[in-house]
Amino acid sequence: QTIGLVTTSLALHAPSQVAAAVKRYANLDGYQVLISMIDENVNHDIQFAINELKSQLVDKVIINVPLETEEAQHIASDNDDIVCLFLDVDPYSSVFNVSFNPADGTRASVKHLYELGHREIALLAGPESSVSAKLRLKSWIDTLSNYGLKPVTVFHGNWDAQSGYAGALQMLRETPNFTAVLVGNDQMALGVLSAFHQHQIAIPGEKSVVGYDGTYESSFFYPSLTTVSLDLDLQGKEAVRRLLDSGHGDAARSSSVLPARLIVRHSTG
Ligand code: IPT
Repeated sequence: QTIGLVTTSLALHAPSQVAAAVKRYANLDGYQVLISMIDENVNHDIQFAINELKSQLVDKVIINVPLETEEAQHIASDNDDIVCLFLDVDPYSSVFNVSFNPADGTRASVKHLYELGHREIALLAGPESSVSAKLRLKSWIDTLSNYGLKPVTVFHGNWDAQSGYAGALQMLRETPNFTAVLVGNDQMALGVLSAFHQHQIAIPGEKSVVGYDGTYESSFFYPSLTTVSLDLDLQGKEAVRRLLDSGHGDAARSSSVLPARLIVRHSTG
């Protein structure tokens, strides 16, 4: 018996940790996993990947690709002969999904910085093409405004360390007065730490950094990263369980929103 996983780039830490969990829990249930990684997040490629899985008689597929609600709905209805479960969609949409609360961790991270006395906070979000990146950004901005604050500046990276590094350098040139930066994921935060080190900026003495994902590696960054932790292993586990429990009627498909929580380490002060 086989289930499918259509995933965005496994060069990224979060999707690769999710894929590892999907494989582990599927294997424990006696299932194999066929993984199809797509390069660009275009519907055409996703459908191509699904067709390939169908040709191998796979009828249950986990899709870990950032998708707008409408795109996900289309994919689900175009493929109603199989079960599609989505991992990177708006958690409160009607599509069958296992995803993370986009607001609880972001709120906790803004509160954490505020209580440490930070008022000049910069934002380095993920790509504009990612629903999750947009939801995190919106929640940061809403929470800041609840404290009467506006971000010093808003940048977008593409999730990798290089883009975080470049974003941080540009912030240092254009709006160097910020005292903390909220970053859309740990890999970009790694690039930010590197840029600050290169400029001999003390972390957290001069600037604090908060990541997002809580990937395994983030506790080994220097300094160890304060981050919003997603239980990616649990997401993989829940996705496999809900997919295998799903029947062909909507009734048997229940989505789930997992919590995100702040882990305070040494990059904030
Ligand atoms: C999201 C990660 O937070 C981010 O770091 C990046 O890896 C992205 O995935 C890739 O699409 S997690 C997702 C389930 C919202």
